[in-house]
Amino acid sequence: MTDRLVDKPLLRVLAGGCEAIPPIWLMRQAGRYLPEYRALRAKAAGFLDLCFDTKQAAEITLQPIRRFGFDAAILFSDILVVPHALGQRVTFREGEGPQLDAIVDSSALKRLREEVDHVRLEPVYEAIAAVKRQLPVGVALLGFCGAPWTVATYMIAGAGTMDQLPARLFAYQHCEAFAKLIDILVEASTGYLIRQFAAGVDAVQIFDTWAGVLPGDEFRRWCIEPCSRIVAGVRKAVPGSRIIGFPRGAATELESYLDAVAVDAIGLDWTVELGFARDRVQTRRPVQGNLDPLALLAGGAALDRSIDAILDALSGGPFIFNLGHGVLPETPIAHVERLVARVRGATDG
Ligand code: 1CP
Repeated sequence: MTDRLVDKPLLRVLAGGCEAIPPIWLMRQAGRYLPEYRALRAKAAGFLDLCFDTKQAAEITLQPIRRFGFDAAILFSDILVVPHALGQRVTFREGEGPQLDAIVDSSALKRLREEVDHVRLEPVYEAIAAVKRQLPVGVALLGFCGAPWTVATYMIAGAGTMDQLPARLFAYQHCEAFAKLIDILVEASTGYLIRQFAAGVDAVQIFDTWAGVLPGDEFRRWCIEPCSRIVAGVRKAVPGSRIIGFPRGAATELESYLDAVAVDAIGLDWTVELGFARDRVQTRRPVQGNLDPLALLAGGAALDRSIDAILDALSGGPFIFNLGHGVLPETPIAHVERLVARVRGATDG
C-alpha cells in the first residue's frame, strides 16, 4: 500500500492527503463524447459485448488516459452487468439506454438467482488485470458498482426513468420483496467489488445516482443502510480498501450519509453549494467533484469561472477534481483539454 500511496496522487488524497494540484478524473470519461470510443462502439454487436470483451473493455478504459492524462482510469463497464449476472435479461439499444425484463411483482423476483454468476463477470475481472499491465505510472485504477437502490430502479422499471417512480412505488407496496431485492444486491455488489480488488483495482466508487429522490426514512433504509453494509463487507475481506461514495442528490443528507457510511471520500454532485462542501463535508472526509457537466459542455468563460470557484473553495483540503455527474455525449474534446489544463495551472486568468 505504501508504494502505491507514494506514486499515485489520487490514493494520497483518499488517505486524507492534500495535493497542491488536485488529481482529476471524470465520471463517464470513457464514453460517447470520444470519437475513438464511438469507432469501437460502431463495430460492436452491442454495448454489453464491449463490456464483456476483455481486450476492448481494457482499450476503452485507457482511451481517456492516453488523450487527457487523467490521474485515474475508471474501468469501462456498466452498473447493469450485476443484474445481468443475477440472470435478468439486459440489453442496450443505441441511443435508447438500457432495457431489462421489468420486475413487476414479488413473483418476478423469484426468477432471479440469489447469487451472482461470477463466471459471467470473469471478463470484467480480466479487463482489470489487462488495464493494470498498461496503465502509466501514477495513474490509479478505479472499479465501481451501482448502489443497490440505483440498480434496483432499473431492475424494477426495466429501463431508465425520469423519476424512478416504479421502484419507489414497488418499495412502498411490496416492502418485503423490495427489501429482499436490496439484500440480494448488497451481497452481489459486495462480492463484485471484492473480486475487483482481487483483480487489481486501487479503489472503487459506489454510484448511487438516484439517491436524491428518496425521502428521509427511505433514504436511510435504501441508500445509507445498504451502502454501509457493502462498505463493511468489502473492508472485512479487503482491509484498507479505498472506497468513494457518490450519493447523487443527497443534499443536506450528505451529513447523515457520512455519519453512517464509512467511505474514504465522497463524490459531490453539482448542486452541492461550495461553502457547505468545504465547511460541512470536507472537514470530515476528502471530497470529489463537482463541476456541472453542462458547464463543461458550454465551455468558455462559464467553464473557467466554474472551475476557479471549485478550486478556490476546495483545493485547500483533500480534494479530487471531477464532474458532479457524467460527461455528456455532446461535450467537445477541446473543453475537456481546457479543463485539465486549467486545473493543472497551465492556463491563467
Ligand atoms: O450506447 C453506448 O455506447 C452506451 C453508453 C454507456 C456508457 C459509455 C452506458 C449505457 N454505460 C456506459 C459506461 C459506464 N456506465 C461507465 C464506464 C466508466 C466511465 O467512463 O465512467 C460507468 C461508471 C457507468 C455507470 C452507470 N451506468 C451509471 C452510474 C453513473 C451515472 O452515470 O449515473 C448508471 C445510472 C448507468 C446506467 C446506464 N448505462 C448506460 C446508460 C445510457 C445508462 C443511463 C440510463 C438512464 O438512466 O436513462
